[in-house]
This record gives sequence, C-alpha cells and structure tokens, in this order.
Amino acid sequence: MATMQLHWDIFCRVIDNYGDIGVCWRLARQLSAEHGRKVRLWVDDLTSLLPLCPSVDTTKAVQACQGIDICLWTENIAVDRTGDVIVEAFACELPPKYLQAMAERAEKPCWINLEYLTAEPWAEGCHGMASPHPSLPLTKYFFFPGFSAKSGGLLREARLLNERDQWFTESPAPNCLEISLFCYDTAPVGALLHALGQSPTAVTCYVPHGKPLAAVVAQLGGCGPWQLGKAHIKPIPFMPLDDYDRLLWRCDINFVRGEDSFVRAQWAGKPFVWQIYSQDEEAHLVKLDAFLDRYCAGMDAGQAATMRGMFLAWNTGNGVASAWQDFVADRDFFTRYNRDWAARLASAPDMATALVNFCAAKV
Ligand code: TRH
Repeated sequence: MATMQLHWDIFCRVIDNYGDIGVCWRLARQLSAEHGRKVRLWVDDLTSLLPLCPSVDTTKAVQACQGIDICLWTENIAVDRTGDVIVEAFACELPPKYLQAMAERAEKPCWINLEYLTAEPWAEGCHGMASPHPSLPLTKYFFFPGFSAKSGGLLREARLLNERDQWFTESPAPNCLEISLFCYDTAPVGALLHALGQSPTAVTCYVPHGKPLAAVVAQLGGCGPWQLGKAHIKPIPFMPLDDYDRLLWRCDINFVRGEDSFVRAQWAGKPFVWQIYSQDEEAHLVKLDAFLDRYCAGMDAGQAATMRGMFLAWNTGNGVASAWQDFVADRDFFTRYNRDWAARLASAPDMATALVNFCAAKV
C-alpha cells in the first residue's frame, strides 16, 4: 500500500488581484483541516494574502497560520526538504534548486501543475496528463479543476453546504433586493448603476473596497454611500474569506469575477453574474461561452437567453439595462435553478479530495 503523502508544498506566484492566492490558500486550508496533511504555502506576495486572512503577519518570512506554514517565496529560498506532493499553482515555475532537490529524492515526489478553472471540453482531455521533465527524473501532472466528473472538480469544504443551509434557516429574509458587486474596474458599472437607479423597488448594493469601489467612485464621485432613486449603494470593507461566503449567501444576486469568487457564488446557490478575467484576443469570451453551455443546459430557451444575455452584457458592456431587467424578472427561477446546480456540482468529489486521491494513485 502507498504511504500517506503527508508533506505538501504549494507554490503560488501572485500575478494580480486575489484569485491566485485565494485558490492556493483555500486548498492549503482544506488539505490541512480535512485531510490531515502538513502544508507549506510558498507565496511571493504576502500582502495579497492579508485581506483574505487578516491574521497573516506580512513582516514574517515564515509563520504558522490556521495549521499551515506560510513561507515567503523569494529568489533564494533555502531548501531544507521537499514535499511528498508539490503543487505548482498556475504554472508558476518551481525554483531550480527545489526542483533539483526533488530529483535527488530516492522516492520521487508527486508533482502537480494546478491549472486555472475552465469549462472548455479540451481541459477534460488534458486533466491528469503526464509531462516528463526533459532532463531530470521527474514527471509533472496537469490537474484541471472543472465542472464534470472527468475533471478535477471544484474547491468545496466538507462543511460548506451544511453551513450555508443552516445560515439560510436562521437568517431573516431581507426587506429589499440585496446585491453584492465584486468586479474589475473595466465592468460596465455606470450602466448597472443607472439600471439600479430605475428600480421600482428598494435595492441595496454592497460594493467591496478595491477595484469594484473604484469603478463606482469613477461613476458617482465622492466616497459614498450613494442613493440613486430607490437604490442604496453601500461601500463595504474587503472581508476575510469565510465572511465573504456569508455575504454571498445573504445577497439575492451576486456579481463575481475571476475564479474563486465565481465558484463560491455557485455554492451560494443564488443568482450570480460573472465577470471573467480578460485575456488577449478576447480568448476569455470562448471560456465564458463554454461555461454558459454547461450551466444553461437545464434551462428552457427563454431562460437560457436571459442568462446568456446578462453574462454577455456584463462582459462586453453592451445592452446592460435591458439584460438586467430580464434577469431580475426571472430571479426566482434562477434562485431555484442555482440551488439545484450547486447540489448537482456537489455530487462530484471536491477538488482537494480529488487531488489527494489523484496523487495517491501516482506513487
Ligand atoms: O481577484 P480575482 O480577479 O482573481 C484572479 C486573478 O486576477 C488571477 O490572476 C486570475 O488569473 C484569476 O482571477 C482568474 O478574482 P477571484 O478569483 O474571485 O479571487 C478573489 C478572492 O477574494 C476570492 O478568493 C474571494 C476573495 N474575497 C474575499 O475573501 N473577501 C471579499 O470581500 C471579496 C470581495 C473577495
């Protein structure tokens, strides 16, 4: 029987924003808390982790936090030992010295390249593919998160949906339409604010600090809160990771972006609108379409057109006002649909479990 792969090293280079570290931190926490693994998280930018995990001390190169050893990844890290499993997040390229140490181990470690989430069908074909190192006796495996059993699944803590349901049971229904707005500063925020200002009923829109608030300030000036007709637009602080889940559960409609908040909105089981991370030559629109193909498959033609219309409007800036009207009108249906969608996704193994099992099978 294979020995337990106890020690895991996760390497994360922060490209921008919070998604790279958000995914790695969430994975590290789950491997430690649910799978009993000893995890070191190597990250090159501690300040990006701080808003998600306020107990991090950005002045410390090494520290323990929530059972994880967090290490600042600098050019010259000392390699005392390597993990039994090494997760190279998003092709961040391991330090050459570390790679050498991996190759020198008698029992070779399991080396994973964790890829970005995409619903595109080709990713299922590439999931688990092996790539031998050109000169060292090491093999790297490509691990693709995704929406089907043929992929590596989605990050989901074991307790998440029960906690969510408990929260739904205990929390009073809001007395107005509540929206959270997490987006890039390129989103057509002006058109959305205008549409909210026309709402016949009361709306509260929560806007986290950072790019979303900057986008709103660029439209409305000042520092808020703002009142537009019956819509109250309210700045809120950027919250620690688990508090953000509760905001998603609370709101009737969530605007999310990137990767991790996009997944969390799906677990919330509420209607959501996704701003995808923009790529050159509009490659992201293909990715967006691939997600919509899967996600809308259980809707009738009219509902699917409404959903597609809203996602496209939000990502292209065209036709936001009418897309929003249609979307809000179908909100009850989308709430029911998303609750089922989350349940369906949750019937597959979560990504951390899938990764543990995948690695165990490779030794
Ligand atoms: O921040 P993002 O846009 O991140 C990324 C990066 O840009 C990355 O380079 C890119 O490749 C990727 O998107 C696709 O969006 P994301 O992935 O949703 O990450 C945001 C994280 O911040 C997520 O873990 C949720 C968390 N969060 C909080 O913890 N508190 C908050 O208040 C909010 C608004 C978010």
